[in-house]
Amino acid sequence: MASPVRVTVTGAAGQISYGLLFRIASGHMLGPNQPIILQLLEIKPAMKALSGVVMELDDCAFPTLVEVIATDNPELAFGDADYVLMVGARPRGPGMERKDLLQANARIFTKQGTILDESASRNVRVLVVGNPANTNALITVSKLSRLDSTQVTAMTRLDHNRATSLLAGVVERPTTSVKRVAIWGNHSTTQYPDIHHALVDGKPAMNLVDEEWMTEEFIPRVQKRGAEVIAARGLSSAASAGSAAMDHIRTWIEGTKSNDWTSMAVYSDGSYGVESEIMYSFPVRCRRGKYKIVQGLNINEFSRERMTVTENELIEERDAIRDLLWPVQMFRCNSNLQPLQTSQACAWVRFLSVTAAAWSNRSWWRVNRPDSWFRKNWIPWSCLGLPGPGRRKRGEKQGHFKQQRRLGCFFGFRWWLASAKVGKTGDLVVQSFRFSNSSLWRNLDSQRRSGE
Ligand code: NAX
Repeated sequence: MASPVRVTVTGAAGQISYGLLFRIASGHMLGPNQPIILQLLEIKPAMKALSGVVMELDDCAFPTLVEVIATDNPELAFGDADYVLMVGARPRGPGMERKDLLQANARIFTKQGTILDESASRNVRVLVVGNPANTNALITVSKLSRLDSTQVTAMTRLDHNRATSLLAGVVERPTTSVKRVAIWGNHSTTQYPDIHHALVDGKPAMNLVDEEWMTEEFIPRVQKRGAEVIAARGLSSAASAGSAAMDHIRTWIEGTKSNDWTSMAVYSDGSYGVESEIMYSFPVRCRRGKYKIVQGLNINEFSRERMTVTENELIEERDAIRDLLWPVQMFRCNSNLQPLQTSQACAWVRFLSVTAAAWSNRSWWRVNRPDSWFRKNWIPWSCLGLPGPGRRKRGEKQGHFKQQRRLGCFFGFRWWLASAKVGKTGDLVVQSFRFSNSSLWRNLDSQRRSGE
């Protein structure tokens, strides 16, 4: 049998977890041959309730469940975790404004994101379920330095499943006949469930349904399905949410079926003109534990309008908690380069290397004629670890000149060393960076404001 994997679930005494834990423990998420260690996190007041859940897990005698750790200590809960399902979140209390709710959750996810980054397994896969899921996931991503942004996703699979089921119902086909439904944007009522690319038994769904049904019934129903469940049950969706969380992780690992995709809220890379630095739900294809945003879909005006509405909501959410996002970070990693990532320390090495290279070349530049292109552009030379051409000025000491060149070479070489890492496949990849000017100054400003 395989060696056990560690699955962390936060908010483990809540109602979603109550359904979810038993199915994870019985092998529904990772298969019947995968032993599991459950690491359950709760807040102190809920620890008693959690002990009851643990008793019930024990009483099931699941063959795949090796151990259960129940704790209110995030370090213990996230320690060496291979999969993390962040379900726990602060619900909206009486008199609480939307901004207060965002801030309260941002504080929870700031702490948990930092600890997760420090203590989880290097290849951890994280799913944020707790609402506001997209923005909570963004906070988590902003705390990563060891892990990469592509390891964190937020759940829109429940909405995806709801849309699939609704479409299957109206065309009177089983859900397995429906493919390529997409959820764009936020897990909220502004989300855009899109069936323009959907297929039913391989045929375009748009040929089988009325456009009026799509705009008047399908879209609002998927958007407001959560409220419909609350109105009927008196409680929010729990079993379906737990089931969707497992679907999300399973698809991420096992991959999407051929000619199909799934929906996940992921760190936006600007695809389809969507703002970057938000967690936006896209149609994605998964393979071997990695996702890729589906590219090249034709977006008509109707879709674009709706995609923008939900994008604007996410930008607003982000702006409401901006002060808690990224600490001062000089360079942001190009997220296309997986599994490479930049640690903050690495970024600082780079920054200091360039500063030092600049300093060491300063006098070299001064003593040479400043009129040639190479001399005016000494930075690329020193960054490449090359001294750059140029002649010593008459009377300049050879030793001094050499020393400057040597220093330039050394720091330039250090720069490349810090930028290059050996990828998993053994190939040397040099990362490319974008200097995140706006967020650097924004964060410096916000830190100055808060007196840090
Ligand atoms: P419950 O209120 O039943 O459970 C939440 C649990 O989280 C509680 O036991 C609470 O003690 C715990 N908790 C609170 N703060 C915590 C912290 N800092 N660390 C660890 N645990 C903490 O809510 P439930 O119905 O289980 O829903 C959980 C979350 O999922 C909610 O935020 C809910 O809005 C969200 N949902 C997200 C969905 C999605 O598709 N993304 C759909 C379902 C659900 O509405």
